[in-house]
Amino acid sequence: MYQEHTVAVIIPALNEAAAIGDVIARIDRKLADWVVVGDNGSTDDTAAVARAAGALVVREDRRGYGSACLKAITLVPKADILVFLDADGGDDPSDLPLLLAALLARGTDIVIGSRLAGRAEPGSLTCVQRFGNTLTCGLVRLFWGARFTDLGPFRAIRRPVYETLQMADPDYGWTIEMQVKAAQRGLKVVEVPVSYRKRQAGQSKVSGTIIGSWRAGSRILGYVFAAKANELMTRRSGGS
Ligand SMILES: Nc1nc2c(ncn2[C@@H]2O[C@H](COP(=O)(O)OP(=O)(O)OP(=O)(O)O)[C@@H](O)[C@H]2O)c(=O)[nH]1
Ligand SMILES: [Mg+2]
Repeated sequence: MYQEHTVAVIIPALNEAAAIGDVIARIDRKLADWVVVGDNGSTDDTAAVARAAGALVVREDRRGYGSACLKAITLVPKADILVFLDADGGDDPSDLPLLLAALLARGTDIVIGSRLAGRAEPGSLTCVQRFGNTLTCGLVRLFWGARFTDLGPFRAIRRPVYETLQMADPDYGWTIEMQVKAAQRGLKVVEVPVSYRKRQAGQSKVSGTIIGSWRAGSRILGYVFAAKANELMTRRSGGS
């Protein structure tokens, strides 16, 4: 509970048994009414470790980061605020009060934890990630005029705002989908600098591998161009 608002922390996870226990333990449970792990069919002990650490765990067999988030959110219909956090220990749960305070500042709809504006441990963000983030944020600014520095996973959103976005991307397009939809709707999005470090254990699924980076990068850029194309086509068919 934070200033009379109920808070759910959502953690998508795939084979993060070695790191997720510590991540959950470091979440201040005075602030987080629920911690929900969206487990994408992990083949290790992710679910058991997460439960032992005090989280609710829901299994989602449909693969993908977004699918896991979508499923986990269904478990907390009473949460006023949704916070998203990675399971590998890269994000610092002690930044949670910073995000919540910024969200409850007047009129803020979404808060993004920016690793690029904050303190990213050397080596925690690859060159490809930094380049991809900067390119994507540049395109979002060009297309919709919204300024972001990062597509960081650690973020907070008010529940009613989340409902209006109708989030749908089942994969790594999840974070950019939220930012593009917010920009299209003129929502008030604030970035706060957060700490970021290398994953604390386990294997990378995204930026640490060429295939993961390619999959995530193409998904993210594909989402941006498809959203813009869609918008232009809708405008054209609406005007004719
Ligand atoms: N549910 C679910 N979670 C996923 C999937 N892929 C990645 N994740 C989680 O998403 C988060 C980010 O994935 P990472 O592998 O850490 O990607 P990254 O941060 O770019 O790369 P690292 O340098 O290894 O930290 C972690 O918490 C993963 O467990 C997936 O397909 N399903
Ligand atoms: Mg990571």
